[in-house]
Amino acid sequence: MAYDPNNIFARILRGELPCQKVYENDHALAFNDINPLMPVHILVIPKGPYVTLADMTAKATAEEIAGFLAAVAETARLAGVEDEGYRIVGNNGRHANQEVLHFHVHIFGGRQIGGRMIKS
Ligand code: DGP
Repeated sequence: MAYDPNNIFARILRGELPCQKVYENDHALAFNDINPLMPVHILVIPKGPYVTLADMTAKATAEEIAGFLAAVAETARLAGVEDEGYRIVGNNGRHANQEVLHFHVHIFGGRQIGGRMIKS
């Protein structure tokens, strides 16, 4: 699928829409989800124009991928959830109900998460 440069996260990256920034490095931006499902619910997005994880791994440099992954870990540390634990989720494509077509990872934490991985 072609990347839409006017998707919401692209507009946040360009500063056209606001966000509550938690962390940023050269390759990623982390900000609070607009509709939090947990006490901590943060989105981490790569700065490059990638629709899905597969798109990113096909097109991004190793440095970008490493920088993105490091940003996920650093964001969780800054959010204070590293010690007690957290869950990362990346919705990819239709079956996963990916809503925003710019690849992103959700960080969930701040309370005990249910033992079941999937709820329909
Ligand atoms: P999904 O594509 O299904 O993995 O989820 C997209 C998430 O993005 C959803 O939890 C709500 C969040 N979201 C959508 N629009 C905005 C926005 O304008 N700002 C912020 N901070 N989050 C948004």
